[in-house]
Amino acid sequence: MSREGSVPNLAHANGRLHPVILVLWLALLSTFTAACGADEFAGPKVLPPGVIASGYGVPDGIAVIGETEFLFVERSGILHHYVDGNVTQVSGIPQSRTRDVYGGLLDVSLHPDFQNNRLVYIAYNDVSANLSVARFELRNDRAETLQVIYRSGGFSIGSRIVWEDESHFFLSLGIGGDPYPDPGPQRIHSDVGKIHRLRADGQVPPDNPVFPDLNGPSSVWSYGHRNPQGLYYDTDNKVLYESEHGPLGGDELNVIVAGGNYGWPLFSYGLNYDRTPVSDMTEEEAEAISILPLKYWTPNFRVAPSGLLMVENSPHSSWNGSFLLGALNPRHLLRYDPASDETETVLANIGRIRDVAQLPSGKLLIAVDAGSPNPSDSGRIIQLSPSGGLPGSS
Ligand SMILES: [Ca+2]
Repeated sequence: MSREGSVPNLAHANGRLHPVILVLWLALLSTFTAACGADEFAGPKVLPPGVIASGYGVPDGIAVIGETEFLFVERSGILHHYVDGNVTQVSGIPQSRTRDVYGGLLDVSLHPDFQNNRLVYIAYNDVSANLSVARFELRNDRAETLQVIYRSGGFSIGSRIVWEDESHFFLSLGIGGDPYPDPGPQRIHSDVGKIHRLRADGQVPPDNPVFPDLNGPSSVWSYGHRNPQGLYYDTDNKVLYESEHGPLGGDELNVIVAGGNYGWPLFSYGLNYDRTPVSDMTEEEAEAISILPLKYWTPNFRVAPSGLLMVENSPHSSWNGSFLLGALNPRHLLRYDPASDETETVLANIGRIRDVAQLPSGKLLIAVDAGSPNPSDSGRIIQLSPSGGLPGSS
């Protein structure tokens, strides 16, 4: 039977297109047209200045492989691989779960020896809504020899993985989205509101702190965190930095030490969303029982900090040692200089920035949400000069 002969037999009834086939065919055609978009037929797509990848929802974490190669996650659960302008999807990663606007696939990080072992780590809320870490070897855009190496007991609306050395990484885990003081961060037995330190295989390092009531070390490295969405490890000076969301104001940049209590929700420089105080504890009282931030921003300057980067070895040398913060609230790229205690707006109203990364040349990448700053904007990756400028700007 010829192919030509078989199709009319299936599709036609009495010489006319069968109504069911017609409906299916029209549905397929509209899906195909929507997937291709008008741009497919209108020639090469012209991207706005600096945009090197677009068409996404909420791109969250970026992991730089080389000057023109990086991985980035989309919160909906997709891991993308960018190489020289082409973007492909990595297959074989675990399914992740979103809850309301939160969750899903949150961060991607390369093992420090990635060039040899190809190991990639991802942080995601699993199908049971527990923040988990999986690792795998990246081979031909496939996740191979995948293992889930850590599974927490809680959902987190943000998470970051950074490396201390080849054998240890830090993982941030926040509260699950409840805006009012959740006692979890002060409970050592709860995984939420913590920074965890794990071995590269996900096991608890024997030299982690031992907290009262526990028989031995746990994964908890520090506690009393609210919503830590920025983590940076300064390998030269061996210092871990963290940025976290306060409630209404009170966003913080912290220096993290082993066993430290960072105060939430016993004390905050911010207010509850209904403008009531988080607690009646004074700053002096808080300092006696917890570690106060290196920097906090008042309710008049809301940051809602996401990705955190300390600028190092940049050709824009006056920035070295200062922090770039992606901001969700004012939709700016901000720079905080601890030497002068000044917060500068590097790029205004660019959109809700989820992550900031530095390329080997010192150029910067930022991941920006769909729908910001304009409702029609798609989620995108923008490349900036080492001083944070868009192409064509001075
Ligand atoms: Ca704090």
